Formats: sequence, structure tokens, C-alpha cells
Amino acid sequence: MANPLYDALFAPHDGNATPFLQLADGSTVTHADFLELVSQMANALGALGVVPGDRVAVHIEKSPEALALYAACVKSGAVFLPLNTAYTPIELSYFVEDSRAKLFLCDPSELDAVTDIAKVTGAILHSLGAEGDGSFMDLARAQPSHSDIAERKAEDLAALLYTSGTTGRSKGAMLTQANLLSNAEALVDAWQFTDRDVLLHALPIFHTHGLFVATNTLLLAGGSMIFLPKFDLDTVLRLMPKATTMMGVPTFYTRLLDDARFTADLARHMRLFISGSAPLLAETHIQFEQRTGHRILERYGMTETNMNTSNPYTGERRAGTVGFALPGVEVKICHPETGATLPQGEIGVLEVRGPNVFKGYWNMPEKTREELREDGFFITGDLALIDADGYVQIVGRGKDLIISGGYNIYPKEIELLLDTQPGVKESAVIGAPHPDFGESVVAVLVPEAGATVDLDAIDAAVRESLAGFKRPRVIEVIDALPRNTMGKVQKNQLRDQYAGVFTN
Ligand code: MLC
Ligand code: AMP
Repeated sequence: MANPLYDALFAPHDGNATPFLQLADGSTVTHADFLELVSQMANALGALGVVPGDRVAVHIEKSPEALALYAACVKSGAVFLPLNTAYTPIELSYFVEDSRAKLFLCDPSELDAVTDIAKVTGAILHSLGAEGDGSFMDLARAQPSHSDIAERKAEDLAALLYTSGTTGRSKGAMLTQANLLSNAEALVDAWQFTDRDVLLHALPIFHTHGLFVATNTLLLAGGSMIFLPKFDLDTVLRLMPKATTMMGVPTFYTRLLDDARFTADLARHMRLFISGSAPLLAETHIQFEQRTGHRILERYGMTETNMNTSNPYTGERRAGTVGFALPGVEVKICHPETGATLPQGEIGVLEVRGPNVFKGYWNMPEKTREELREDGFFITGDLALIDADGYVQIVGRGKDLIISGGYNIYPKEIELLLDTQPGVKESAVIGAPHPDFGESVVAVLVPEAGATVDLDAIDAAVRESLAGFKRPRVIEVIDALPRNTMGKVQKNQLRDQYAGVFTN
């Protein structure tokens, strides 16, 4: 029997009393403890009738149990589908329905709110709480602590991760065992992870960054993680002296720099700080080096592709760049319309090919054809250039996307909601520079003739429908949206106009 991902990441640690997760309260979960729970959970999945290929949708808080569930899905061949904990029931219903999830695991506190979703979609509903509570945990604890490893092939799906789209409709990126494993192998090598590493893990585990880049890499290397529920500055500062590495979004680094307790001495034991998911300002890179002597290593990736490029571990880590293609990964800069490869130094759309690139979008063959070329190159939608020394620079986005604190927000989704609010004729949503989140959301509304818009009612409607990080922090009412002669809304003009709303 073979299951490449389980065999490489988890099986080697079976029975080992070595530390895997160190928790904020000082307790430790060993590899052996963790894998025993994984077996029990895999048996619980089996008891619920989950078979290889079934989707398991999870909307649960970060905890060792939540991570064990990911491993249990890999072990039993189920497709892990993690969902942002900030999503509202309205958002969740789409994912559970679209994925046709067999099992939907939610937090015990939201059982009532999501019962209807399970009823309508036919998903089995269970709960799993951050304290190891919930009905799924009760079921798992009653199971034997050994389970079979389901047979899987390299091209079988391991995870389905939804990413929003420019049309406002989220797309499920199908990630195979080989996608995840090849990337973990590349990263262990590129960043020189070993079993002596202790990763300070304060990222969420429902996205590529915290789940695959951090966890898979550490599992493959045999290291351990200081596993925190979220990025809490005091806790991160308290525990950093025990860590050797940290992975974070740029907001982690700006928050650390804003605190005088963050010193070179505090970072003395660290060998590597890695940043990604959003652009790290060159200014942050420089300040960080001045404060700590460490040069942050910036890398670039996507849900659909895992990690594509990285600054070098031993060579020059260049501020404002995302380094070179990882081994086995090809990147090229292409003309946005023709797709032709552009000469070195020119700005175009970055395309990527390699074992890291996903299989396509779940049940969306047309979208897949639009973005994934027949020759295997994926059109990222990011605008980039390759400098004279071969470093890739991400210079902008061809897609209408806002990245706030590392979370992607597609304006279309918010505009669709705003346009249906009473008194609103039309809307445009843009990102503006934000000192903490890098970018944050601004909505511009045009009222219907003679109508007044009730901004409080709009705010309430947004809170009910959308995750908090998508909520416009500023709403402006204007007479008309700027349009070009073709009638297209000039978002660049709006971005210029509102560039200072969060910073002035
Ligand atoms: C939380 N809030 C945000 C936010 N996160 N608002 C805007 N942008 C964000 N990113 C809001 C909440 O809605 C709430 O507002 C208030 O802030 C407090 O919530 P919180 O959860 O206590 O916030 P905080 O702990 O400060 O979280 C900020 C953060 C977090 C930056 C630590 O967002 C985070 O961990 N981001 C990491 C995202 C990530 O992992 N991305 C990887 C994607 S993978 P209110 O008003 O509702 O109370 C990917 C591929 C790749 O992109 O290359 O890696
Ligand atoms: P997601 O769809 O959530 O996986 O987000 C992927 C997007 O995040 C990419 O397409 C980029 O736009 C952006 N991104 C990730 N890493 C970086 C980086 N280091 N610099 C700039 N943008 C980044």
C-alpha cells in the first residue's frame, strides 16, 4: 500500500516520543501522541462513511486537534477542505454545497447557525472545538489507536482550497499529493530545515501558508513547532527565544518592528525569518535588518501553486524581490494578451509551471482552461519582471485583488453585495495602503437619484454576509464613478484619490 504524502510526512514519526507541537501553556504534543490521535480520527472518519476522495469541509479553530484532522484526512484518503474561521454562515453554505462535502466539521459554538447548511447539502455535521471538545472528538476518542493507511496515488487529490475570483465566485483549487509533497521537499532543501528546527507558528492553518508551507515543511524535516492559536504579539515576543525560525505575513513583521521589546537579543536564537503572501515593503526589510541583523527571506506563492520562488538562503536576499524559481519550478514573464514570453527586464504576467502547480479548479473546466495552459503553465495574474541578476520582482497585479494582512479580498464580491443595498445605484471597491494590513478596503458608493444611503444599514448587511476582514473600513458616497470613454470604471483614479485614507 502506498500513500506518498502520508508516507513522507507522517509515517516516519510514528511512535516517536519526540516533540512535535509546543503549546502556549508550555505543554508538548509528541509525534507519537499526535499520530495516535490521527489514527483515532481516521477511524472516526471511516465510521462516518468517509471514503477516499470524499471532501471533508472544516470550519474550526486552530488547535493540535485541527492539525491532526488534516493528517487524518491524508491517512484515510479524504480531501481536506479548510475554511477561513472568519467566514459567515452565508459564505460557508457556498463552499459546503459547491464541494459536495461528505462531512462538515464546525466549531461547537456555531452548530445551530450551520445546521441548515448541512440539511440542504446533505453533509454529515459534526463539531470539533479548540479545547479538543465536540462530537467528532467524542467519536474519535472511542476509536482504536491504529488505523490503515489508505492507498493513494501521487496525482490523487489531497486538498481542496477555495480562492476567490474576479467574478465574485470562489474557485476550489484541486491540490494533489504530489503538489504538496514536491513543494515541501523543495522548501526543506531551499531553506535548510532540519530536525533541530523549532518554527514559531502563529499563522492560521486554513491557508497554504500556515498549513502547507509551514506544517508540511516542518513535518518533512522532522522539526517541531511552537503552535500558537493566532498572532498575539505578547505571546510571540515571549516565545521567540525558544524558536529557530518564523514564517509570517508582512503584518507580523511590521507589528514586531512597532514594538520596542523586539530587539536583536530577542531574535538571537533565530536562524531564519521568512515572509510571504503579500508584498514586504523594502522599508520593512531594511528596518528589520537594522534592528536584528537578520535579512528577512521573502518568497512568493499562491493557493493554486504552493511556493514558486524564493530568495536564496545563502546568497543575497534582495529587498523588494521574491528571488528565484524554486528547483523544479519554471517561471516566465509573458505578454498579457498574446502570452508570448517577453524579453528580460520587461513587465508582464508571471506564468509558472512545475510539480507544484495544481490540477485545476473543482468542477470549473472553463476557468481551468482560462488560467492553466495546455503546456502546464499557470497564468498567475501577477505582474512581474525578472531583473538583470535573475531576481523576480512582483510589481503589481493584473487581477482586481486586495491583499489585507495576507488575506485575499476580491472587490467584486463586495460590490455585488453593495449594489443590492437600498438606495445604492452602483459601487466600486478598491484597496488603499494601510499601515498595519498593507492594504485595506475602501468602498465608493453612488446613490440612486434622490435617494440617501443608510451607511449603518449597509455596514450591518456587510457584517451579516461577509467575513470581517472584507468589510470596507471606509465608505465614501460620491455623485458618479470615474469612467473611461468605453464606460469602464477607472479604479486607478479612485485608488489615487483615496490613497491616503488610512495613512494621513
Ligand atoms: C483580522 N482582521 C482583519 C484581518 N485580520 N482585517 C483586515 N485584514 C486582516 N487580515 C479584523 C477582524 O475582522 C476584526 O475586525 C479585527 O481585525 C480583529 O480580529 P483578529 O483576528 O483579532 O485580528 P488579528 O489577530 O489582528 O489578525 C491580523 C493578522 C491575521 C494579520 C494577524 O489576519 C493573520 O494571521 N493573517 C494571516 C493571513 C494568512 O495566513 N495568509 C496566507 C494566505 S496563503 P472586526 O471589526 O470584525 O472586529 C497565500 C499564499 C502564499 O496567500 O503565498 O502564502
Ligand atoms: P492566494 O490566492 O491567497 O494564495 O494569494 C496569492 C497571491 O498573493 C499571489 O497571486 C500574489 O498576488 C500574492 N503574493 C504572495 N506572496 C507574495 C509576495 N511575496 N509578494 C507579493 N505578492 C505576493
